Amino acid sequence: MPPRSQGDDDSSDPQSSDKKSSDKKPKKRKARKKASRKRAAAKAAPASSSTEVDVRKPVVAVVMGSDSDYPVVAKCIETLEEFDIPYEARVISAHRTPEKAHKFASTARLKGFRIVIAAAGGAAHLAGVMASLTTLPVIGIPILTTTLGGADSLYSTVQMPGGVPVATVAIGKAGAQNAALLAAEILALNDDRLHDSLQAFRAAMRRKVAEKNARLREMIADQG
Ligand code: C2R
Repeated sequence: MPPRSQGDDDSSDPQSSDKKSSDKKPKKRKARKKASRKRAAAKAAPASSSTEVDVRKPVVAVVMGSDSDYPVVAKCIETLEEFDIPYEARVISAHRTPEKAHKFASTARLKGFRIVIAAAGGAAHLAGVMASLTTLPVIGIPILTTTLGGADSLYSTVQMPGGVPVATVAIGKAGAQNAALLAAEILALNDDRLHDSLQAFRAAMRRKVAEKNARLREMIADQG
């Protein structure tokens, strides 16, 4: 799938999505997850590798401070794809490209985005800067760092001053997944099909836990 930009001048960084199928039942999820990972990887690849055409407007903007954040952000993208949510992903840095960050955040709503997800590590001001320039809900993903274990990213994302909220999720991949799920939950307020998909996702999770429980109990019984 070719990268898509929203009229932005930088065509090198965005990785955008347009999702296809409609029916997102949990039984089919495993197979879809695999395909979804492939699609995410394909989007990270050069645009020339695909001829697929994007037709839907992205409603979630996924921004990251650097491409080095992508291994974590991929989990977010994979989850958005799992729920068939059109998104646009790109590298923007509040520190390194402040003008671009300003332009992107201040025009995001007009472009049709409904939620901004911002991932950054270290002195992670990206989510806060996005939130300062838009009234769209902003979800921050703190990236794990080698020096301080992501505590730096977490604190700088979560400790916003009153008046400018950033909904901060957990450090790393769990947070990346939850950022997408939280976005899905917000969008599901006005989307019954998405709501059904979220219910199905929860049901599948419950089944998985029940299976794990059964396996564990069997193992303990075998040992005893
Ligand atoms: P490099 O790997 O490019 O050196 O980036 C990125 O999110 C990344 O985790 C190292 C880390 O710097 C972070 N970064 C920020 C911001 N821009 C980049 N925290 C920002 O504007 O907040």
